[in-house]
Amino acid sequence: MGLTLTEKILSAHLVEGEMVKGTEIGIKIDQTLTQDATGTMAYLEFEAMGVPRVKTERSVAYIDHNTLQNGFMNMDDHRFIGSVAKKHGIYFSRPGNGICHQVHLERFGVPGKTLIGSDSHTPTGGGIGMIAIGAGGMDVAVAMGGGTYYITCPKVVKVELTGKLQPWVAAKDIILEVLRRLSVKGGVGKVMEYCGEGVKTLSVPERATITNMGAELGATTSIFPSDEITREFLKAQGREEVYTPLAADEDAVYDEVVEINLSELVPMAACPHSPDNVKTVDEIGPMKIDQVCIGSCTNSSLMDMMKVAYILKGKTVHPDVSLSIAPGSKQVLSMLAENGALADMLEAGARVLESACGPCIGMGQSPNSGGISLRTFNRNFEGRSGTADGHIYLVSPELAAVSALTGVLTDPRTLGEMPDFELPEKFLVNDNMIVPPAPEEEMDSVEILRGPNIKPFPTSEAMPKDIDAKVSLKVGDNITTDHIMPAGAKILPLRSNIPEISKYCFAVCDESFHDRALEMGKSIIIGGSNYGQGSSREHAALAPLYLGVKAVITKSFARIHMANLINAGIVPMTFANEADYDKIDQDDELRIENIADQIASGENIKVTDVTKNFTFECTVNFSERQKEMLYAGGLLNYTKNNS
Ligand code: MIC
Ligand code: SF4
Repeated sequence: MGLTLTEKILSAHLVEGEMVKGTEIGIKIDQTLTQDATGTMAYLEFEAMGVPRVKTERSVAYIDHNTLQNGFMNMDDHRFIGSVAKKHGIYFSRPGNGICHQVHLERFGVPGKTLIGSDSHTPTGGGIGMIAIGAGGMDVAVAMGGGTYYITCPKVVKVELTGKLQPWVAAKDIILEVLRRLSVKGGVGKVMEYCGEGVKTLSVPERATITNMGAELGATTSIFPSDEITREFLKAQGREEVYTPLAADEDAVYDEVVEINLSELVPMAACPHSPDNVKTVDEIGPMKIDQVCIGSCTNSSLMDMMKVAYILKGKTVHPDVSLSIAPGSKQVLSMLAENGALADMLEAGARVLESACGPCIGMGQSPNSGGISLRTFNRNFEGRSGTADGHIYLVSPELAAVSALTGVLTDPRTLGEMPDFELPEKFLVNDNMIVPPAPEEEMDSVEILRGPNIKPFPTSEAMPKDIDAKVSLKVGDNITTDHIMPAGAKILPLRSNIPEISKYCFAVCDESFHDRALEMGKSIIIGGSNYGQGSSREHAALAPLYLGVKAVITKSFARIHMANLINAGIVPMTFANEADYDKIDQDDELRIENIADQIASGENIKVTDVTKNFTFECTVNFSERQKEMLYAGGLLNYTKNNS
C-alpha cells in the first residue's frame, strides 16, 4: 500500500510510537522558529531547561509581532531574544526583516524537513513540502533542546485540485472554499494534503497562502508536494541545493477526499466574525467599505504585492477608504522599491507599513467604530482588529486592491484581462538582517539582556487529590485564544509578564473574570466546542494557570490549546454527554474526587455539581506522557522531575 506524503515525512522522523492514526507519536524536529510575542516565554523556558546550545539543524528567532514600541517593553524583549539567540545557537531575524513565516519560506525552509514554530501559522512551510506545525512555546523550547515533539498521528485528507484558476481568482479563494466546506473545526486531527493536476498551476507563494490559512481549519498542518515549481522557487532564492522532489505514492490511501475544481471558483470573502463564514462577492453585494489592509503572513509575497501595485498604478484610493500595505519581508519590500512598484502604491495613496504583522494582530490600523475593513489576513475574530465593533472581511489581495479604489466590495474580475504575473528568476537575496549565533567557543561571553518587563513564569503545583472549585466562567462554542488572551498594541507588550497580562484574560467575554477568578482562588472553566481555536499563544493557558484555573471542561478542544493546557498542568476534559453543558452555570461548585486515580483508570471522569446536586461524566484521552505531565503539574515540573 502506498504512502501519503505526510506519512512518508512523519515516518522518516518517527522516534516514538507507531504510525497508527489517533495515537500519540513522537517525532524528531529538524527546525524551529519563534516570533517575539511567544518567543520571550519560549526562551525563558529554554533557559530553564539548561541546554547550552540548540540541538536542531536550524532554529530561528524572528521579531515581527511586537514592533510597535510604545514603551520600553517590546524593545527590551527584542534585546532579550537577540541575546539568547546569539548565546544558544539560534539565528536572529532582526525587526524589519519581515514576518516569520514569509522569511522562513524564503530563506530557511527545506522540503521534507520537520519544523515546529511557536505560532499557529507555521504550516506556511507546507508550501514547499515541509511538515510544519504550530506549537506552544514550551514544546518549541523542548524541541530546541533536542527533545521529541508529540502529536496525535493525524488522518490525511486528500485535497484534489483540478482545473485552473480564472483570471483574478486567487489562492486565497481556494482556501476560503476549503473553509466554507469544512468549517473552522473541519481539520482537527488531520493533515490537508494537496494533490492533483491543479497543483501544477500554483506557484510556491500561492501554495503557502493555502497552507498558511489551513491553520484556520484547526488542521495539524497542510502540505503540498515538492516539485519543479518548488525547485524554481528555491533556485530563485539561491537555495536550489536544498531541493528534493517529494510526493505521495500513486496508490496512497487517504482518510478523506475533498475535490475542488479551480476553474469553478469565484472571488469570495470570509465575513465577520469567523474565517469559515465564507460567501461569494455576489452574495455579499457591493457593500461600502471604510478600510483595506493588505499584508500578513497569508498574503504578503512579492507576487501578491505586484498584483496589488498593478491594480493601484495610476489610480487613487477612494476618498472614503484608508488603505495600508505591509509587504511580508525586507526582500519583498526592497524588490518593490527597486522595480518601482512601491512608488505605484505610494502614488495611489497607500499607507505603506513596515514588514511585520502589524494590523493583523491589532498593532495599529484599527478600523473606525462599526467600520468595515477588507483584509488579506487569515483571522477575523471579534475584536482582534482592536475595534470591538469592527467588521472584518478576509479577501484576496486582488479583491482588496480593486475595492480600495472603488470604495465598495468589488469583484476583481471587473478588471478585465490579467497580465501574466511571474515569479522573478532571481529574488534579491541579502541576509544582512539575519544575525548568526556566536560560535560555540564564544557563547559563554555573551551576556543575556534582561529588561524589567520580563517576569518569571507562574509556577504550577502537582495535581491535588481532589478538585473542589467553582465555575468561574461559562462560554459558548468556538471560543478563540483571542477571547481567552487578547492581543493588540496595549496587551502584547505584556507577553513576558504573566501577572500583568492576566488582567486582560477573557476581557472580551467578561471583564470581571480576572477579579472573580482571583477571588475564587481556584476555579474551573466551562466551554463549548472547538474551545481555544486560533493562536498557539501559551499565554491563553498560563494566564488561567496564574488565576487558579484547575480544569477546563468543554464539548471539544482545538489542538494547540489543548496541548498548552496540559503543558501548563490544567486538566482539559470533554463532556461525555454534551447535554450536561446546558445544566451547569457560572458559580456552580464542582467536585472531582481522586482525580489522578480517575485519570489513571482510563475510565470516564466523574464530576459532581454540588450546587445542583447531580453527577456527570467527562472523557479524557491522554497518552501516558500527558498523564504524567498532568500529575506533575505541567511540562516544566515533569521535565524537572525526570532530569
Ligand atoms: C496570531 O495570528 O494570532 C498570532 C499572534 O500570530 C499567534 C501567536 C501569538 O499569539 O503570539 C498565532 O497565530 O499563534
Ligand atoms: Fe503575524 Fe498575523 Fe501571521 Fe499571526 S496571522 S503570524 S499575527 S501576520
